[in-house]
Amino acid sequence: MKYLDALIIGAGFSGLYQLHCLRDKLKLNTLVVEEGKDIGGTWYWNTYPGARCDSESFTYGFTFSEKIFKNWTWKERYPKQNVILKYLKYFSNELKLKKNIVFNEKVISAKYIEKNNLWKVQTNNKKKYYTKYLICAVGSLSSINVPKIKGINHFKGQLHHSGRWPRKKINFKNKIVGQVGTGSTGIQIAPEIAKRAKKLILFQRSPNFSIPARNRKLTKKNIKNYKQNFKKLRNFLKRTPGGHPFEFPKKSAFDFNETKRNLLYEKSWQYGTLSFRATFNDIVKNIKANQTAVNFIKSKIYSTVKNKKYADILTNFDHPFTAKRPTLNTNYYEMFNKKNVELVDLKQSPIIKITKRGIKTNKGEYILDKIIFATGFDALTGSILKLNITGKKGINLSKFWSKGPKSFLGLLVPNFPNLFIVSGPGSPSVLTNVPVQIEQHVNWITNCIKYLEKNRKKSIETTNLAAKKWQKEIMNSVKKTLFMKAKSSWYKGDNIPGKPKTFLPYPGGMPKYKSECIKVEKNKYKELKIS
Ligand code: NA7
Repeated sequence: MKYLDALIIGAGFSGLYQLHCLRDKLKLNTLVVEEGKDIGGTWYWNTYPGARCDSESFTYGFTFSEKIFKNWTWKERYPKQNVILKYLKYFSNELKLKKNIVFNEKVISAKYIEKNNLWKVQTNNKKKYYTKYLICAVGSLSSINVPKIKGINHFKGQLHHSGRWPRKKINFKNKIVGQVGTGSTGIQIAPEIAKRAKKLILFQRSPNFSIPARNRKLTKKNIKNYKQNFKKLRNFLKRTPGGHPFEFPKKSAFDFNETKRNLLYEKSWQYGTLSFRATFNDIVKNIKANQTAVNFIKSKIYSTVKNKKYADILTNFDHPFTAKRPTLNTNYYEMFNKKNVELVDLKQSPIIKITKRGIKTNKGEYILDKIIFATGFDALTGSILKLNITGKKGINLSKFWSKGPKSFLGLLVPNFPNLFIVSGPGSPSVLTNVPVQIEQHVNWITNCIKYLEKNRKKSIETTNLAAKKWQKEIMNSVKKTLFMKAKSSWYKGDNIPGKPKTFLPYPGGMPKYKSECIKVEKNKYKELKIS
């Protein structure tokens, strides 16, 4: 049994920075409990071939310390999974974080003990911790979604999910591989497998929009430039809606005739990055402007993919561009010109079951050596609810969120005193370049705890009213976007059967969100219950 001031669950970006803030700035007795064997969170688990971040490397890290920022050098435009892990190890070594982290311990329950104002946290290896503050830093995309397809346990070959990729290298040589899922992950894995396997059969349910990443090595000049402009870059990232290094222009898609508009799209297409959506100011909010982007992307797919049937399947979009997470790719569309790649349209021929030998759709059985599920996550709420958290009066979080997550700013939950969530539902989280949002969240939590400690307060809790108002703000903000026009998306919880359907992240942009957070801090948390 161990008594702590603060216990943080998860040793990814958020857990590591939160540990530094609470231990080193507030001098609290703090411990991180991590399920994995090492630090990294999302980047510890997602080791699949082609795993790479979609944010530009020099923006994908911490900016609170100029020294830490400048002593690390990103060498490619987008960082690979193992490079991000190296970065986090560098970060952890600089701040000597590992000594306050326990690994291979999975939190199985957390219960608030009212009379002692303590959280009792239990782990799978029977350890018990008591802590005043409990911080969930478990990541938004950590709880994997393995679809419940009939016969899944009968398959005799190897079956893997991208989010729990085995440490041991998988041999694809001379193998026939079936891949289910064509989101950000699937679009990264497929071209890598197509390079190595005898055959790749890609099972697509819905097509996704994908922009060429145009990854490249950073030149010495690029590196010098981003380091020299550290302060400017930091301020810029904090000013933009998504924490990315681009702004939306003033011009609408309709300020130009079709020829000029397509020239501008072409320029963005050649440039790469997630900034394609900011070619014009109205792509993400006006359906007609959005359609011009859709038409451009379709024309690119048709001019790349030689097999007309495949091009039709890849362009049969059921949502506006950006209504689901837009993806970046390296040779994804080009891959369909390879002889060893086959595309199966699950809209036309859905999967009936998984057999001993492979995948059976209503058009026949595909014999496979391996199946890869790139089928995503129980996003935002999944990893938090798995912790089995019980608050005041025995209220269980799963039950309290049974109709969808209720929180204030995504940070605090009614009935759960001194429980903080980093980048959870109700915060901009997955709609941003996540480390930028994490830094803002962790700073807010740290300041809040500092206030409580300085004023000798026992606990902080949000009211139901404040949480309700925040939920309303989320729903009002989403109306100004095209997100709800996606028939099915994990932003709305559609990908998990039985999950409540509600828009999960905060869609109003980082600057607005941050100003709300600052307001609460400046008001000395008056709208919250402090005792
Ligand atoms: P996503 O974006 O949720 O993509 C999952 C993919 O798997 C998507 O193409 C789904 O099709 C497909 N899927 C899910 N379940 C099934 C079943 N049962 N049958 C067939 N196809 C299925 O997850 P990712 O891992 O790619 O990306 C998640 C985030 O991680 C990403 O945004 C980055 O931030 C990092 P659907 O579109 O639902 O028809």
